Amino acid sequence: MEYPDAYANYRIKYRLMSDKQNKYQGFSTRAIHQGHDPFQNHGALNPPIYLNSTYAFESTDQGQKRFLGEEAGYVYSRIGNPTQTMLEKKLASLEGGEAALAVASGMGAITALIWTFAEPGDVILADKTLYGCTYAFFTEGISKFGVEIIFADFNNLQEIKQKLSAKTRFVFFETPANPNMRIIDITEVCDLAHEAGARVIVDNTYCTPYLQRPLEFGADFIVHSLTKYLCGHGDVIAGAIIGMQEEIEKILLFGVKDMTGAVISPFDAYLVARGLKTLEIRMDRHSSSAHQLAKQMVEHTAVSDVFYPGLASHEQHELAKRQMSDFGGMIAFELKGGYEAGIRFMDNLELAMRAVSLGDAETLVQHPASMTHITYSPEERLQHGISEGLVRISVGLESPDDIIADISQALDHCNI
Ligand code: 4LM
Repeated sequence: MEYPDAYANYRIKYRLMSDKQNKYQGFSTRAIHQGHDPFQNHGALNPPIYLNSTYAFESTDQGQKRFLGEEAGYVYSRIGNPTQTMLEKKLASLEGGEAALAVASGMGAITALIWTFAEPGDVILADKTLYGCTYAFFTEGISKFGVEIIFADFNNLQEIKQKLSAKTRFVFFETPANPNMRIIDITEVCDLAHEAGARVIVDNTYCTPYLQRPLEFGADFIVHSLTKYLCGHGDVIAGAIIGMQEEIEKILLFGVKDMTGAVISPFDAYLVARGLKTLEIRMDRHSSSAHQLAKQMVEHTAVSDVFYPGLASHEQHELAKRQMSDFGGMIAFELKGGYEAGIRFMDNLELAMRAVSLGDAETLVQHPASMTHITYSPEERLQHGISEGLVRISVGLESPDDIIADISQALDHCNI
């Protein structure tokens, strides 16, 4: 792949600074210990938050060497900060990538990546179901600059094959897809994309690396909204990109430094790293509560369909079993009573919160037709696999019986 020259201005190498590798390989051990050595920090178990925008050089010579990449070290916090580096080392390790770049939001991750590499005449081939703002960036944003966006049903490999061409620079999808929980075969899509010379970006926000590691199935880049499960406490907006070191550095030195400025704050980097310490146990609880809830919901007379990859009735259940280690905390379901039932369900919730976003301790419920996708026409919603009675639940960490009781009583109001 040819890269533009913009990042040749700076060759800063801050992320090559030495890191004591952890000899323990367990997921949670790495989530807790990777990237921070207490004994380099006065024995402090929690990493310091470096609240500085700039860094002093001992001499002009040192400053020159830093800018030329001849000496590793920090220069300015739009290009890196030690608290950010600590988080990036954890994220790279957990996803199994060479390097990670933590940024200001999930959208910051997606836009910085695409702005770095896409050029007029390129095509991005994307799955038909995408988070709304990703869809908006593709169709209203980057497409204004000569990049063509083509959508396909990524459950249909033949359709992907037909729509790939020598112009396809990126293939982009989420799995499970937001909001309708379609599961995409990562290996199959990567094989087809690579045959055509395209690079694959997987948005792994719904799963986190605890449940699914797309790089192991052949993906080239992972993007995350760290806002969600990886932080886990609803107190941060942040994002990340994971991939090969050389490309991650290019995204830093162009997509972030010059094109978006989507820099994560050191405090937010600290909070996400703190959240990672409990990621495994949180995801276990989210998954088991969601599985129990999904099984109960199938029985309810107001519900026509429950989309949870752990249910044998899910169309891609077997695929989900192959590429996910558990089925996660997200459920989508369809109410027989359509839009009106969706509103009734939402308004009768007592414990669960009516809110967008996902992955928090609180159970969050949203109705795409009246919230995130209200600006689409009903026809557009259908095209993107979002019906009027579709409701999404991010199953929280409350006592599972209480979650089930609240959802069940709200459903009792929907037998229209
Ligand atoms: C939501 N989602 O669904 P930031 N990728 C995926 C997402 O779900 C999101 C982003 C990226 C929701 C937000 C309101 C799969 C966001 C974007 O919000 O920019 O961190 O992530 O409710």
